[in-house]
Amino acid sequence: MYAVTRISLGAALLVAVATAAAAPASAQWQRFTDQRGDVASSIDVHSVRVVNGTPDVHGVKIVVQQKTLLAGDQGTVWIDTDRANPGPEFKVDWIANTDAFGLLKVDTFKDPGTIVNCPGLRIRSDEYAAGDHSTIRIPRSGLDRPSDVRVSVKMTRTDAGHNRVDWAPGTRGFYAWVGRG
Ligand SMILES: [Ca+2]
Ligand SMILES: [Ca+2]
Repeated sequence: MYAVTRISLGAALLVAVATAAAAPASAQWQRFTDQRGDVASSIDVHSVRVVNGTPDVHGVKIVVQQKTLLAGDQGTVWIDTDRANPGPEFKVDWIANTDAFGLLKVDTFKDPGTIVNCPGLRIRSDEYAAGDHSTIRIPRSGLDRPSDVRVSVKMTRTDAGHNRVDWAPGTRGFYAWVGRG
């Protein structure tokens, strides 16, 4: 296990989430889809939105939309920031309505990682908020000021003793690169 500094989701919930409804699709703003129904569980991921720096969103914002967000759902987003170094460079782990494990530097998908001090990190994952999505906002400084980024998402939940998992877009797979705005 890895030693991490837990941050309060309660504090994160106080941060307003910027709306991106009017933002045009562009290189620095991409909404990717994941198959619906590929896992028979509330954690079924439907889409992943990645914003890589816009006038309204300074930093990197990731929104994971799922079928039904429930307290206890576990999420992980891996972030690839360096094309020259195979695999992800960072990840963010959280549990809806419970805890977040902050931003971690990793070498691989299986690397438990080491904590990165990132005071501006905000994670919002609340069963009682509208929308069934989790929102992660990461200051660019926490990610070593990347240019393009791409992400891989894994949601997990234990239903009646069965471990349900949905990777988006697939197991240890990444969506396309999103250019910096
Ligand atoms: Ca899915
Ligand atoms: Ca990489």
